[in-house]
Amino acid sequence: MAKKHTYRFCFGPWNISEGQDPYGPPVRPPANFDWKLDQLKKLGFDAMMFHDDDAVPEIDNKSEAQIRKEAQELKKRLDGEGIAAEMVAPRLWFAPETIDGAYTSNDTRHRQYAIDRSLRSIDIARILGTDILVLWLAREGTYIRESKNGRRSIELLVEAFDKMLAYDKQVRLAIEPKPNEPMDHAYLPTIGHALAIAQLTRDPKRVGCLIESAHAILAGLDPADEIDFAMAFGKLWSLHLNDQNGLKFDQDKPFGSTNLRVAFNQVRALERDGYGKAGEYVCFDVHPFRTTRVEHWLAHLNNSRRTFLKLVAKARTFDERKAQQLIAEGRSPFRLPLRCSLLTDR
Ligand code: XUL
Ligand code: MN
Repeated sequence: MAKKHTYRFCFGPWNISEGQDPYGPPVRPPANFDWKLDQLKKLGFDAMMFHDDDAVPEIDNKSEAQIRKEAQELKKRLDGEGIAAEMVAPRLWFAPETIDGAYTSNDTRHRQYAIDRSLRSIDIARILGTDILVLWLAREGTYIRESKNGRRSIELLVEAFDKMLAYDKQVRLAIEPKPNEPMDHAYLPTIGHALAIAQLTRDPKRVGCLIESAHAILAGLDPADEIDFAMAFGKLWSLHLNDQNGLKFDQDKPFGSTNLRVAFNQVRALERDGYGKAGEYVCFDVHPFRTTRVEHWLAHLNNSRRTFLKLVAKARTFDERKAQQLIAEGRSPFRLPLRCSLLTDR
């Protein structure tokens, strides 16, 4: 364990999932929000991530006043438990209004729904005490390329971001890119796209990103490079560490469970770039396997954090001098991470 690490950790209520997938129903009993919050506290995590309707269930059927009231009640509970809210994210992929996109829908009324819901999410974020609004742009793409105008879609995204930035002068938008699923191609598939579109908004300084390991891998990229890229711009405001076995559906596997070297290099990038020093959290967007038994229901969270901390210790003891020596000799330090491998850590 890295004894003096300064990282703070979080996860979302959806990360204690019941095992349903597109082909089968839940396999673990339903767990309510209160129980999940208790587990988060028992595991010693510091904060929780919230979709807008995790914070205020059935948000679409509630008035602005009611949404604020429920958010205030939640804030009191979180304060009582000593748990922070890391971010709020509008869940713009469930409602009938967002079937063909939210901000990029061809229907003006549907675009308005998406913006109104995003502004309510900002209200909730403000009440819960976070300035981070995470935007996973799930349905902003097309199944049929000819059904939308790609150039116009970028303009619509900028219009939507501008409305959010104008609505609240403190809010920061953290775009969480993902190249596919549920769309075959998303309009903002990588961190480069997220940071480029930031420049078109009314306040580029308040538009940054969230990197999810699996999403970067699905884009055929190394998540460590995405981390270095975002941090070179000072724009990595949140992080979803997990793992992914190749180019297929989004797996959200426990961090480091598939490829330890890729995990190690993410931690190394975070360490060298000083992630967390401006208050950012390390979040695990991980799911238990469908085969996980109820008694091991939280192991994926604990294991992800444990692996992360072990890799912090390894990154801090990485033989940098030796690496530089090998590089100077025109050789590759490819075996060094293996020398400090978890396999030798007993
Ligand atoms: C989807 C995903 C989401 C976001 C939050 O793949 O990662 O859980 O992280 O909306
Ligand atoms: Mn995520």
